[in-house]
Formats: sequence, C-alpha cells, structure tokens
Amino acid sequence: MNGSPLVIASNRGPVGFVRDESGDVVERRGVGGLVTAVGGAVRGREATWIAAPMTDEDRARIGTPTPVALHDDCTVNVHFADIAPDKYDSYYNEFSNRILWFLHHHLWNLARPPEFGDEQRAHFDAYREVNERFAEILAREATPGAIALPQDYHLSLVPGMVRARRDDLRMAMFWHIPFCPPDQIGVIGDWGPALLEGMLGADVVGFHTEWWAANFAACCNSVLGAKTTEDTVTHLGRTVRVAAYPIGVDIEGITAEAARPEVARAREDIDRIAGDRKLLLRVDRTELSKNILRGLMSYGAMLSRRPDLRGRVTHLVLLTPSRGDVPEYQEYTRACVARADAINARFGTPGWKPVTLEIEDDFARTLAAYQRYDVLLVNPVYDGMNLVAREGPVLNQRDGMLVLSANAGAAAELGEAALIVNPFDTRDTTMAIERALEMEPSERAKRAAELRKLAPGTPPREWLDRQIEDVSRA
Ligand code: ADQ
Repeated sequence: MNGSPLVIASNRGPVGFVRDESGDVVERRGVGGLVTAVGGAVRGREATWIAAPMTDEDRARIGTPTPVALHDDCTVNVHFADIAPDKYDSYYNEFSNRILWFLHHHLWNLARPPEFGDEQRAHFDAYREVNERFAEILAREATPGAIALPQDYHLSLVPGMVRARRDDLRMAMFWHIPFCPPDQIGVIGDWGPALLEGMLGADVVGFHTEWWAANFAACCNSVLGAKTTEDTVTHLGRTVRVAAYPIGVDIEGITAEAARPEVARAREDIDRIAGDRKLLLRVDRTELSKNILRGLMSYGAMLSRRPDLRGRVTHLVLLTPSRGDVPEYQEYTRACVARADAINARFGTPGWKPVTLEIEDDFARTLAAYQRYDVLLVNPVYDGMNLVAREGPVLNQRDGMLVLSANAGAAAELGEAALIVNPFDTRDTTMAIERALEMEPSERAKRAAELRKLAPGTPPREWLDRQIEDVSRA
C-alpha cells in the first residue's frame, strides 16, 4: 500500500452482494464505466468505498463495512449508505437519471419534457437527502490526511456538504459524463446554482475532456458569476482547479479477464455467429445516449443501398440491461429490439441473420466479441469518454476499425485513427460503416496499428495519481 488513504464515494459500489441459487451470498461486479475506471485506479492503494445499497444483501450490510479484495494488492472497505428504497428511486431514477443525465447528454427535446413541478421538487429533496447520507459517512470515515473522491453526477452536492463538515479534507471530484453548456443549465432553474456550488466544494473538479471542463467553467461563470481562468474557477473566495483527466484502459485487469476460460468458450459462440462474414459489433448499456437506434438505422440503410453486402456482414449488438425502471428506457429498448427485428424480417435469409441483438449481463461475451470484430460502432449522442472505444482496439485480433462519434470524449485522443461520425447523421454513419467494412488492407493495418497505440491512454492508476497530485498541491 502507498500514498494517502482514499475515501471514494459513488452511487454504485465496486461490487454488490446477492444470493445465488444455492442460497450462498456472493459478490457481483458492478456494471458500467465508473466501476471499471475507479476500480482499476485503486490498485496498490488503501481505500474506503461508500456506495448506495442495491440489493437486500447490500442493505443487510448497512452499518457494517465489508472488506472486498478488488485486486491482489488492494482490499477496499465497502460502506453501504443507509438509503431507503423509495428515496433511492427518487434520487437515482428520477433526479439523477431522468433530469441530470438527460440535461448533460442533451436528451430532451424541450417542447414537451422536461416538466418541473412538485413531484420533481420532491425528487430534488431526495437527491439532497441521499447526498447528505454520503457526505455524513465520508466526513466520518476520512482519517486526517485522507483524500476524498466523490464521483459523478449522482453526488454533485457531496463536496459542498463535506466541506461544511470537514474543512481539513482534500477533495477531488470526478465527473464521468459530459457537462452541458451555459445555455442549457438554465433549464433546471435554481437547481443549477445549487449543484454547481456543491461541486465547487472540492479542491479539484475533473472531467474526461477539455470540452466538458470548459462547459463547466462557463456555467459557473454565467450562473454564479464566478471568475474563471483556463484551469480554475474562483467563487466565494475559494479557487478550485477545473481540468481534464482523460482515463484510459486498465490493461492489466482487462487482459487477465480476457484470458479466462469463459471468454474462450464465448469466443467459440461468437465465431459461430459471425462465420466467415465480417462482424460489425456494438457493446453498450441499454442507454438512450448511446444512440443504439440510429446505429441500427444506419446499418439497415447500408443493407438497403448495398445489396452486394447482404449476407457478407453480421451485426452483433451486445446490450447490458440498464435503468430498466425508467419509462423512457423501456420504450427505447423496445424500439431498438423492434428495429433489429424489422431489419431481420426485411433482409434475413434462411442462412443469414443480419442482426443478433442480445440483452444480457455477460462480460465474457463482451470480451470475446472485442477480439473478433471487424468494425466496432461507437456512436453516442454525447459521452463523457466511452471505454468501449478504447477496450475494443486493445483486445481486438483482426485489425478491426472503429467508427466513433465526434461527441464521445474518446474522440479527442482516438480521432486520428478512428472514422469519426456526426452521431445524428445516419447517412454519415452508414457511409463510415461501409468504408470501415471495405477498407483496403494497407489502410486498415495502418489505422489499426495507430488505434492500438492510442487506445490504452492513461492507465486508471495514473489517472487517479494525477488528480491526487493536483489535489495535494491545492
Ligand atoms: P458508461 O456509460 O457505463 O460509463 P463506457 O465508458 O462505455 O460507458 O463503459 C462501459 C464499461 O462497462 C466498459 O468498461 C465495459 O467493458 C463494461 N462492460 C460491458 N459489458 C459489461 C458487463 N456485462 N459487465 C460488466 N461490465 C461490462 C460512464 C460514462 C462514460 C465513461 C465511463 C468511465 O458514461 O462516458 O467513459 O463512465 O468514466
């Protein structure tokens, strides 16, 4: 172990606890990019990790910190915050995911949603209450000299709340998603200043790209009247560092995962699905901002305009279930499934299924598919970073191409090697998929080599070290 002890706070913990079929309590890895990123970053460090309980078994552990061996050299002490399921629903599904997530990913069309009435005010109250629960534990558990690391949009108010209790603590907040520009933050009215001031309780506020950091600083300036420089925001006498800390891939972790026998087994199945055809892959959560529907539309349009490609390509869409309680997500997921079915009905033949869409939590399958794709489609509407765009090239074994949205944070570093698309433009996306599938071997090899070089990026451990260095100087 080395360095100052860390106290991480994030909505989802590194693992959750469930009972398996035989009634034994087992650990299950948390799904999603934040857990991948922060989990990889704590290697070799001492950490306490505060999270919201998701299951009955998690709730049974409230008040009893549970040691979890995340790596050979890292055991984290997981504390579940005392949050009642109805409060959690209001804070997580409603305020965090239907308001903040939509705001920062530009998912509203503004003519109808959003609508802020009494109900939404109650959701904000729940959000504040849950943030208080996190802040209480953080302020209590952080030993003198510890560094507090509140993560992401679920916990915007935590830095300010901790600052009010423990002015001695050094704090780096990291924001994993995009940050909206000033003309958008006004949509959420008075919540805007409250959330910005909450975040400014930290010493360092980090984002994946300069773009999101600049948007945040511009919001602080326009909403709070804060003074800004290229990498600071000064408000109410405190100066906070605001900067980009782009994260890369936990190569050690993902290589070890990919070497597991389950991955080899899954690979046989993926090879069977692809056969001798080109494999167009997407890997995402069932998530509106990932732009799954426009991806399917672009693929369908390609099959329509290029009959010669029919039967020569298979599209594998691997989706991990996410936010199934939110009505917009249920509707969106249904629309994606319907679109895949329509493509199969229109173009499929007895010997060829154009799209295989699977909704399940199967990480081994994801890793096996990374190895085998010819083209990886990552076309989010907006995305903080997007780790899939980085992990794919790291594990791919076929000089696979990457079709990447200009609005993914990953485009800032991978843009030269990937084929960049406007995610709203299905024609642009269709043409990029076609180009990627048909690229000359020499250009493909050159771009793939460049992708392999750029994709790893800053290792999570170093990503965290940079924030810790900056917070230590603050
Ligand atoms: P996400 O929106 O979740 O992350 P992304 O960055 O693509 O998106 O990360 C998904 C992660 O989940 C990848 O690391 C992938 O390997 C992993 N994964 C895929 N299938 C899985 C499964 N079945 N089980 C477990 N893990 C699985 C958010 C932001 C992103 C930002 C990350 C990290 O929205 O923009 O890149 O946090 O900061």
